[in-house]
Amino acid sequence: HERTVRSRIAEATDADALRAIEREYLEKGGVVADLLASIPTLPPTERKAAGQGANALKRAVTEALESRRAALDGAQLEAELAAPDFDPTIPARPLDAGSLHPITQAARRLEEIFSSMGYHVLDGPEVELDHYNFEALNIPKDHPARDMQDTFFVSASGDRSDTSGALVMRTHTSPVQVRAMERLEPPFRAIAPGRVFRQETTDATHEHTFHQMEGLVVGDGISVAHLIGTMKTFLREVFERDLDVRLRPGYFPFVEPGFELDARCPFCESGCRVCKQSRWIELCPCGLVHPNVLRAGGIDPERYSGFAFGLGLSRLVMLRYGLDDIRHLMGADVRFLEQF
Ligand code: FA5
Repeated sequence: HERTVRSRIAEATDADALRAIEREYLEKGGVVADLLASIPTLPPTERKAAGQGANALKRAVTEALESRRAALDGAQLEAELAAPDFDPTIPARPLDAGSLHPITQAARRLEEIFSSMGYHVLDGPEVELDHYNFEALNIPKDHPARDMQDTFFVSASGDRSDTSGALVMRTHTSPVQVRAMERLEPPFRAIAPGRVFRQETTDATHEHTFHQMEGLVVGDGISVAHLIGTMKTFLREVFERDLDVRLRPGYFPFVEPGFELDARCPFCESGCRVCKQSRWIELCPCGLVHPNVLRAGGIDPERYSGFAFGLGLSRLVMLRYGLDDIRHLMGADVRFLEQF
């Protein structure tokens, strides 16, 4: 057997012929299997030798097939390389490589910057309790400030007529402030980037699903000076230059005093639809944490104070990369995404 099969393998000129031999000898119902199956019919003294013979044949065929296959592949490659029309200078087809979403890239950069300043990086639920999204942030039921953010309500029972309103899609990252206060002992610093949701009519600067990054610092004698210093530092880090910003009074029930930090619109040269000629883009509301919020988080406002900010992360990414429409960000268009 062995000599015949070896010479057949040596004479085979293509992969199909080798495959046929492999089937004939090594697979179910093949020569080796038959030999093994016949062993019990032999006189006991011959069985051992027959078994060893069958296994030796199996090994020999396997090895011969393998080396003939390698030889044929090698010869084929040689032939292709030697062909007169082979051009080794043609560039290879480029590989498709994925990339991180610009929001992810920005969030990671911010996490780096703030971690280096001693901040914890926190996460919070996107489906949030009314308590954390509103109540504990000094926005009681029927407070007019609830209308500042159009809310998607979630019914726990799945019944659309369930209007208890205990669960909402979080409208901002501020609920993480209260969750952080419950978990961490002052003094502490934390940021919390994430997705937020609002029932909004979309336009170039408004999405229904967008990203914010909350910041919270609680400690001894934290003041507006700390707040402004921190804002300037991180904006300089992100934009690698001093950004034109302005601070004006702003109202949020969970801060006192509250401010709006705006960035100069970079799209304003002619007929800008991003800031609608207002020349400024609202980027990062902020302020000193309201005593009621500290209390809701279990912190004594007589003992500690803090500042908080709610960075419009999606807007920051627009400014950073010069995007003139926020809707590209959640649009999942590969032609847009592959530019990052
Ligand atoms: C808030 O959400 C407050 N929680 C921010 C805050 C935190 C204030 C801590 C004080 C202390 P506001 O609704 O303005 O505030 O949203 C914050 C930022 O998110 C805005 O400045 C803007 O940059 C961005 N933003 C708001 N609505 C949208 C939207 N529909 N699409 C994209 N970005 C938005």
